[in-house]
Amino acid sequence: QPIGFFDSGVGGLTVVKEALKQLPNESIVFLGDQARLPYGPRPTQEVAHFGQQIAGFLLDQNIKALVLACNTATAAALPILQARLSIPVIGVIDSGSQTAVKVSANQHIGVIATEGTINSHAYQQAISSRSPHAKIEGLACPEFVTMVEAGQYHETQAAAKVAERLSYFRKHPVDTLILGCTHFPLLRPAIASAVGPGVTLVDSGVETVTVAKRLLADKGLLNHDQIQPVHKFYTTGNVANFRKIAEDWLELSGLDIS
Ligand code: DGN
Repeated sequence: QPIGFFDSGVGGLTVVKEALKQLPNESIVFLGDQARLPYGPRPTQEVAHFGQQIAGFLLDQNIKALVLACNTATAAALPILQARLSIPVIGVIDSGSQTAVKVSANQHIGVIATEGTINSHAYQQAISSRSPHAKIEGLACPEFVTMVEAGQYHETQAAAKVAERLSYFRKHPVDTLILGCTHFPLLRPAIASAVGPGVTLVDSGVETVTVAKRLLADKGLLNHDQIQPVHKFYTTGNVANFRKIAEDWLELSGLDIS
């Protein structure tokens, strides 16, 4: 049985990339809802509705666990999906917050994400519950999602725009910055240059796979035998566009995409 992942677009592939590394024996089915991207500016209830629809589609593919590889969907739909589905449902926000609190020297933690995630205060709550005196700076960067979806994520193309947006942190310094949107790890080199070496970057997607692996192991749901895993990708948008970014980012060719 595969593990299901979804995002509004190609961002969730940053979580899949980590899953291919940490969970090499697992089959994966991924859906990128590019036709309805971006999720960031949409009302919470609408994103929650999309999440339930996509969960239904992935359940029909016989998944044994569901990873919400999207922060906006996690903020909007995690509790609903956890209550309604009988399989484990894992979101990206809690894992990233936990790691940020652990690695931050001064508990001055920044979060960059979509406007939906920032306005939900989900990171603020998850961090404060673990570190009540943490100082949290949230900054919405919706234009980063547009750049990634347009394939403009290599450092040379992205550096200037990313630096301009993240100049915010010069006036609001942090020692740790959470990449609170799964699209953002594609911009990691540009983000790292913009904030400088004194700021530790936390990739919430990477942390999520670590948490998911532990959870699935505890539940006896991991594959230990070397059967050939199957990796299947769906997009509600344009397959050729999705393939271009997916194969570049995952460094794989001939992906099964429909
Ligand atoms: N990748 C999604 C996230 O992590 O929030 C959001 C992208 C979007 O739909 N704007």
